[in-house]
Order: sequence, then structure tokens, then C-alpha cells
Amino acid sequence: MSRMTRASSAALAFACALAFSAAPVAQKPLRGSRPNILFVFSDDHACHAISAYGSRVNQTPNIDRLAEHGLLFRNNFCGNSLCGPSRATILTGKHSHANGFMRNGNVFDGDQTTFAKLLHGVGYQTAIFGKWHLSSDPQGFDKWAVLPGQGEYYNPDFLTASGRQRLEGHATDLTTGMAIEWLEQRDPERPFLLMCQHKAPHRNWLPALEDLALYRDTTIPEPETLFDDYAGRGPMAKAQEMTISSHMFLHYDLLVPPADPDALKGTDTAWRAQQQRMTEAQREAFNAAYAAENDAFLREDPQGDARVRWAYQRYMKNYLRCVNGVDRSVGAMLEWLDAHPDVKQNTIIIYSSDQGFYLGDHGWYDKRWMYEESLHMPLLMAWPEHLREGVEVAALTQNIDFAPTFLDMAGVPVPADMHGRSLVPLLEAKDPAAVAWRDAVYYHYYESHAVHMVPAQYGARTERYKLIRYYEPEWDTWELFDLEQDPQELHSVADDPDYAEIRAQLEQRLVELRAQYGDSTGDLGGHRFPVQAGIARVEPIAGSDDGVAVFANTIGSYLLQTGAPRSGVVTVTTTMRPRDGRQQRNGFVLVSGGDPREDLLRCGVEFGAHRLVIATPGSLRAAAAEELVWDGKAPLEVRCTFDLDAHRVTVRAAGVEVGAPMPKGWQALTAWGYGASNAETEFGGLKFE
Ligand code: SGN
Ligand code: CA
Repeated sequence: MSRMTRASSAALAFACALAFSAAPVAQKPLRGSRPNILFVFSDDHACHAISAYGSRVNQTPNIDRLAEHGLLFRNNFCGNSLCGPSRATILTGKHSHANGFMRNGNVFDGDQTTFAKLLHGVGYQTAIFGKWHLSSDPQGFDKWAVLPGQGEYYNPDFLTASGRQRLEGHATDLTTGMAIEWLEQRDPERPFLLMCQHKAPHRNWLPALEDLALYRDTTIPEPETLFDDYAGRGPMAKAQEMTISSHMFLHYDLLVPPADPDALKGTDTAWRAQQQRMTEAQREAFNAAYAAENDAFLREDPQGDARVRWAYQRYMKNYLRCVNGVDRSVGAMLEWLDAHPDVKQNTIIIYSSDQGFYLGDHGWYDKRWMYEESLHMPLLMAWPEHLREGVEVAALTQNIDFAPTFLDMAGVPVPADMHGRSLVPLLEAKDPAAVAWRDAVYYHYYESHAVHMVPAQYGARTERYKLIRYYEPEWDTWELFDLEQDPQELHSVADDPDYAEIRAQLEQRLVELRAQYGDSTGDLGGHRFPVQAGIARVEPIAGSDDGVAVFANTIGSYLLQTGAPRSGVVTVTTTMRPRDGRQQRNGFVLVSGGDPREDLLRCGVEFGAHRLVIATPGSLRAAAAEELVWDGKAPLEVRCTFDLDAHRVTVRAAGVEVGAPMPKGWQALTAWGYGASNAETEFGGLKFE
């Protein structure tokens, strides 16, 4: 019997069963049911821009169909509100520290176990199209065509196993088209996993031509906190760089054409590149859609709050137009399934997005914070005759649960080291609220001192409370929110004596969660380095007085001390060595005589290349380098001499010396410390002479 006849006879039997019973929708066991998995995933689509979640700003009729005919997860969260990290978590079922992808810029270790590989191993055909953003090539997929990095909206390039190819059209439509084409030509005898991953509605929100007219004559309601003053919380929220008022680029983000395209600077130069990338017909239609509004804006030149309001409207309309494209993609998928009832019968369709987003809430765009708008991830699932319809799940679910769920349904044992739990019991329960489930979710964001300047933070969210710890020494602050009393998270009660007991309980719960998931990142081992970036952990080295192992999670990570400036000739010695199995990167002594966040001199060793190097400020490229004769293991004593009068630096190790000029403007050294990249490096015996 072919799969098709089996499926239709099952449908018939099911229809008969229904005719003879008064029961509501019957359910079949999900565990091991080996459904086709059609996973539509977008980038930065917040729940509050989905009408099924109660959006005040738009309608998403196709995504809503999944809620109507399936389940909507009301409390689904990410574990690290950023693109690459959320995707790595979904693939591995593990929090960031365990899958190694903690911040954008890391490279996903594609050799680790993913649900896609495991499904492939039990006979699923697997494909992924669209945004990927994990740097290494996809593994575990029979077919892949992914955007390089963030990818482009118009006429994007796609990377495939056989090379790079540019396609004409809008990224959302192209991604949908590839997914449907793959469905058409797949092997109908085997189950499939299809991941259709949209770039939209990611910044800089370039809608498809057919969505440009939407919202033109409407005003999008403003969020209550558009003009948030950040009082009532720690100082962190005020220090970010993600406001609509000050951190959006007029040309790049808000699509106002510059008077002189040749004079564009910084991020705004991308405006021109994007225009040039469009075909002439696309460019004309695109620019015509905004022309009247742009003219009015330039004429009226609104200032202050009026300008923020204008920017909010422009931003939101483009964001929501991009969302509309994604909703249309979901519609196209549903339509395809409707036209192929035999496939539909065996297909669970899932909609989600990598994290939430600020839609002007707190005056912001972007994500990253553990606050509600960016912590929430949409999650909807439908599978006719298998899942209940119109059900809302309130359980605290998380992106770590996706992989275990897919595996469970495919009948693959969930690897014990995955952090998540299969959602199958929630999917099967008559009353999901009666299922024993977790009482708290864990969160850890790392990408500090990067775009948007959101501090590293970890925390726990329960049904009612949220505890956040900003652990970097420059902040060292806790926030606690009572979500029932203060759903907008405007008043931290971390220091309110009435909440002291609750805070103590939550702190305890957070310790337990960190232990449960084995997360020791964010622990600086008692060291207080006032300036740092990209450092995940600092551990004291056993048996050493001042030795530290530094775990860096990106290129150019550092830990710096500041103190009494040192002038004249300063000599710094330290030992350094890569920890076992992590010899690919480097160890540096860092000094600064300017702003240490921008102006750093790096002197030290590239472990893999066995080179002694000096890299001058503003660049990670070596200004001077010499080969080292060294076994790659023994601690190297590195001696750096900074001559602030002669403006010269010399570095010696293992009998080799290199020298380079130092910035002339530096009168004294104002900050010094360690640097390492994407690796664990041990430093010891830092001495000044
Ligand atoms: C880019 C964006 C940022 C965004 C990050 C991460 N700038 O750097 O606004 O926060 O991506 O987004 S842009 O100028 O390139 O648009 S993520 O979703 O990929 O994590
Ligand atoms: Ca994202």
C-alpha cells in the first residue's frame, strides 16, 4: 500500500470514528508518530506583532490560523535573546554556554549533535532555506540554501553546498519559493523536516514591493512606554544604544534618501549599497512608495518628540510590512498543504521566531534584554486531527525544548545532555495546565560591549517574578520584577524590603538553575576587572597566587584594570598558555593610554601560528610579528616594555623580540590587563616594573 492510500484510508477511518462518537477532536499518540515537520521560523518577530497573541498594531491572518487550528504557547521564551545563539539552542536543545555559540560572531561547531542530524539518521529527508547565521556550513541537511550572515532583502545571495548564487526577488518570497519547490520534488515515501527560515522582519526592515502600500494612511498605535525615562530600574537601561530617538540612522533605518549619496558615512552608507543592489524597476517602485512621505518629512523637519513619533511610525510600518510578507509565507505553506491533503494529514506545522523585539516599547527597537518583549518567542503548532484546536498553553516553555519535541515525535530517544524537555505531554494533555512542568526558565545573554551596548545578564523567570543579575563589575546590579503588579517592568523591587524573601528564594532558584544546566559562565571568580568585553568566565588557577584562566567567547575579548596612570618606561611581565585542546587562538597583554574600549595595544602570542605579535590600536592585525620556537604547551613568559617617552613598545618571549611604535598621544598607561579570543587562556604572575 502506498503512503498516500494508507494516509487516506486513515483519514476515512478517522472520519467514521468521529461520526460515531460525540467526543471532541480525538488524538493519536504523538510520541513516535514520525510526522513531517514543517518549521517556519522568522527573525525578530515579536509576539506582540501577531494578532493571535493580541497584537494592537497588526493582523496576521495566516499565522492566526495555526492558533485557531492548533496550540498557542503563551509563555515561550528564548534563553539568550539573539539570533545565532537562539538558532544554535534550537538545533542542539542546549543553552548557549553548552553549545558554544554565545554571541553573534562565534562560529557554530557543526560537528555537535543536532536534532536535524538525528532526524536525518532515522530516515527523515531534511532541508533548510533562508537565514542561518551560524557561520559554519549547515550539517545534517540533504539540501540547504542559506543567506550569508544577515543576508540581503533584495536580490540576496544564497550559499549552497555547490557554491554561492544570487537570486532576483525579495528574501521572504525567495525563501518560501525554495521551500515549496523542495516539497514538490522530495521523496513522498519518507517523512521530512523542512526549515523555512526568514530574514524578515530583521533590521533594516525592507518590505517586499507588494507590501509597500500597507499602513500608508493609518497611524500605528504607540506603546505606552515610547518615552520611557528608565527611572525605577538600575542604570543599565539608560545606557544602551537602541533607542528610536537616538540610535536609528536616518537613511539606513528610516529610508529617507540623503541629499548627497556620496557623502554618506558609517552605517548609512549601506543605504546606497541597498539601492544599488535593487534592479532599476525594483528601485523605482520602492522609492516611489516613500516619496510623498519623505518629501513631507523633509519639508516639515519635525524635532524632539514629534521626530521620535515620526521615526516610530516609519520603523513600525516597515517592520509590520515585513511581518506581512512572513504571514503570507505561512499562508502559502498552508495553501500548499491544503492542496496536498495526504501530506497535510502527516504534517505538523510550527511557527516561531528567534527572539522577541521592542516595537517602540521602552523607546527601543532590537532585543537582547531579559525584559518581556525580547524574552518572549512566539510558538504556534498545528496538526489537524492530532493536536487539539484553539488551545492556549501557559506552561513556561523555552527554545531548549524544540529539539527534544521534534525528536520525541520522530521516535528518537532524546540525548541525555540536551537541556530541554519534550513538549509532547503538553501537546497531548486534555488540560495542559495539569501537566507537571518546570517552574522557572533560565536566561543568559553575553554580547556585552557590542552593537546596542546591552550588558551581559543572567536570570530566572517564574510565572510571576523575574530576577536579573547584571554581573559585569561595571554594573554589578540586580533587578527584580513582579510581573503581576508591574507587567511593563518599570519598577524593580530588588531592594524593596517587602520583596526580600521572594528575592532570596529567586536567588536560590537561580543558583539551582545554573547548577542544573552546568553554567559557570558569567562567574568572574571573584576578580573585579572594571573594564571588560566578551569574557565569559574567569577562573582562579589552583595552586597559583594570582593566576587566572580567562574564557573568551569572541575575537578581541579583554579584561582590564584601571588605576593610577603609569608613565615613563613601564615593563609588564606575565606568563600565558593556552589550555589543553584550545590552542587555536591567542593570549595578550593589553594596555591603553586612551579610552580603553576603543584604544588598545595588544602584545602577546598567537598560539596556533606560534608567533609573537604586537597589534596596534584600532586593528587586530599584527603590526609586528616574529616566529616563536615553543612547544605550544609550556607557559611562556612574555615581557612587554612600553616606553611612553620614545613611544615604542617591545615584546620578548622565548628569546625572540619584536618592536613597534606606540600611539604618540598616549601620555601614560591608564588601563592594563589580559586579552584572549574564543578560547581559554591561562595567565599568571602579572608584574609591573
Ligand atoms: C545587526 C543589526 C543589529 C542587530 C544585530 C543582531 N544591525 O548587527 O541591529 O542587533 O544584527 O541581530 S544592522 O545594521 O546590520 O541591521 S540578530 O537578530 O542577527 O541577532
Ligand atoms: Ca534575530
